Amino acid sequence: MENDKKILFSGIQPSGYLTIGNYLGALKNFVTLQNDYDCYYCVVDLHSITIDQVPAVLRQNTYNLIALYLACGLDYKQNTLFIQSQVPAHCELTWVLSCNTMFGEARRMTQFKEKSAKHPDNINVGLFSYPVLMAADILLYQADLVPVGNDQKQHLELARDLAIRFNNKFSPTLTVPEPYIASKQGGARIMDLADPTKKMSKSDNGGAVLMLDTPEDIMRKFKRAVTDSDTQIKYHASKPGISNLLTIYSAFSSKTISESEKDFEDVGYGDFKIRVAESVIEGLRPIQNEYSRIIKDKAFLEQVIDEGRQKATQKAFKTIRKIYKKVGFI
Ligand code: ATP
Ligand code: LTN
Repeated sequence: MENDKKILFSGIQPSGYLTIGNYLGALKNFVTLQNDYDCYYCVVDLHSITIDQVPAVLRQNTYNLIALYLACGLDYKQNTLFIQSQVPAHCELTWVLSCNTMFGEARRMTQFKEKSAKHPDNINVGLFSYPVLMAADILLYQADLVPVGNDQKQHLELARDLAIRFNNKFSPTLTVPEPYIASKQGGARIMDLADPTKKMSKSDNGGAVLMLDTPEDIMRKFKRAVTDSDTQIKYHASKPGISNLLTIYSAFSSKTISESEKDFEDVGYGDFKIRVAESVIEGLRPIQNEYSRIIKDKAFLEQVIDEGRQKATQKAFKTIRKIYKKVGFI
């Protein structure tokens, strides 16, 4: 029965074209988990404006992301696929949680430090309270499980702390969520191909491979990937480039790291990179085909978005009503 299922919430920002890091760290798990949970998959457009966006591009990215959710195999009838800004309760809960978040704990968030360093001309208050909005997303739906990449672990800890704090201060109201982090070989943290000490990121895509890149582009990017002066294809902390390529290969070919290492025992770096690229091209092909079909069907996308908005609003409204009452709002 639908109602017996535990609840899952996750979101991705419409801040650009998705990378294979987003796919392996997040989206791929969304698909795997959809049958076992009552899932809310959100396009978190409110989060994306913490960095400047061009309005027309943001709009298009939002449609693209809904289409990509569908193309990856997320079922919009079974799950709730929706757009964050269409459900006002996200902002409402953010305010209540903000008043229960200490300045010091928000200041400790490493993503805030990293993004402020990257955009020194736009260190806005939204960027600072980003994790509080994320906690609101999760807690509004009483989510039990939150699949995210490793980079979001600290934000999830905050969401848990805020739920526990609210429950202690008022009375048990909010579910304390558990993180679901992709395993190492599943792609918990995919690194940039041009600089494997840096996370592959869609808003800074120097060495990022995009889910919608053409096979030629994918091949070219992998051929140029940074490796090292050694010749051994082994997973090791001292070999970030090779380790990252092995992670990508193992995730796309559903093999363990050690099985992947065996595949390349007597292979040179050049051929290795080509084989990794081929596994990615093959893995993305069905998604790309579906995507190009769905993105053309605007009426269908609007219908999916509208159904999602209605389902999400219903659930979120229940929680926000409870919370307002407990806080003392009439
Ligand atoms: P931005 O560059 O705009 O900050 P992003 O590429 O980091 O975006 P998000 O929308 O913030 O992507 O994240 C969506 C999901 O993808 C999150 O669960 C995040 O943990 C995951 N993710 C993002 N980048 C990676 C990566 N390089 N490896 C694994 N998971 C990732
Ligand atoms: N901050 C997340 C995106 C995000 C999210 C969420 C993920 C916003 N709200 C709620 C899981 C649950 C990121 O991936 N950068």
